[in-house]
Amino acid sequence: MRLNNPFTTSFGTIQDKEFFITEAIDVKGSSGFGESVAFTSPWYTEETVETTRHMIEDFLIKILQENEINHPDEVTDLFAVIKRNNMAKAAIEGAIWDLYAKRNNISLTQALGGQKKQIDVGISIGIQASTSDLIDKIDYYLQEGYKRIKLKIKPGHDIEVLRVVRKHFPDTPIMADANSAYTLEDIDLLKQLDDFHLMMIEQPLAHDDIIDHAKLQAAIETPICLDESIHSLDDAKKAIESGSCEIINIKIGRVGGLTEARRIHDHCQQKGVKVWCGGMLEAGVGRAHNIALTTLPQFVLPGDTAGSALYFEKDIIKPEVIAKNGVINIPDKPGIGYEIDSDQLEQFRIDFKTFDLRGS
Ligand code: OSB
Ligand code: MG
Repeated sequence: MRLNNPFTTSFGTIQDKEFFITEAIDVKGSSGFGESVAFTSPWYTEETVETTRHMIEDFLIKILQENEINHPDEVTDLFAVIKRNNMAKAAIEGAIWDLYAKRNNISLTQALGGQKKQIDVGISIGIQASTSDLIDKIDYYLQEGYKRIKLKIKPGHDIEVLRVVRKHFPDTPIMADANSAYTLEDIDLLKQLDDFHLMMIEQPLAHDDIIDHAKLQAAIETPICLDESIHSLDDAKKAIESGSCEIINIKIGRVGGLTEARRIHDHCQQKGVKVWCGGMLEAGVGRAHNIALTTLPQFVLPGDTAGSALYFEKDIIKPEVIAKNGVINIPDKPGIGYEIDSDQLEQFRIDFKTFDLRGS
């Protein structure tokens, strides 16, 4: 699916989103949907569309064929024999959660234990051609009502950009995401960020680091939020214990599914660590999963799950996700709460495969 706005980060530009829609169908004909979030190249984490396909077809489906599942939480434990590959796991687990909720005639929000009737959302803006383009975009999104603005930064595109933005928007909740583009050698530069009173800086250092982030957090006032570094509850525990971050961005795909996402949420709640739900430029199905997860109580900061229209000309769900005044109303229909727009899905589909899970 072509993105309305090509999305540029410290590692490059994404113009088209390629992904899998997974559908879990039971013997009675109920069905649940999931969406894979890996990109075509491994710039964010190591997974790609193609590694996701390999893992699903050659390993994860076999595990489902060999085991009976009574609750979606069991999927995470069954999949644990396969190391990492969390986005592949989450693409299947999400469909099973949706199916579970629909079979029980409850919303995914209810199935997860979420209470909110609406959620606050922000917007993540990719790197723009010029700072004046960026100012115009921020202006537009603030007028649309988004509750916080996230900017992408990278070496050579940081302090000066933020200085101009802060001058234009002195009181707006603003944060910066580096997508792991800096090292501890940049510590003096990163200290200068404190002047801009950012809500947080997201993943300034290496994608696989926890130790250096603790050193950086001790040296700067700006709260650090970890994204790429957190793949599991265990990672979250270690990061919190080490003082590597004050905030965690939870992404369902990065942590292997809704069950692990909720476990991380529960731990953060216990420790008083704030969390928010990150985005992966999802189409409607993935977006719906993010919305349901965000209804859990410790999601106290606005996430990246903006309205469908900001990403795609036409989404694959009905109705599309609508954010009004920075707020998304939580659907109360069974499961993810949005219908699949089959015609729309058909238009974008390049292939599909079916797997029989009934005992082998
Ligand atoms: O680092 O949060 C990120 C998009 C793609 C990959 C990684 C990230 C992002 C975003 C945008 O920041 C999230 C979204 O709007 O879905
Ligand atoms: Mg990020």
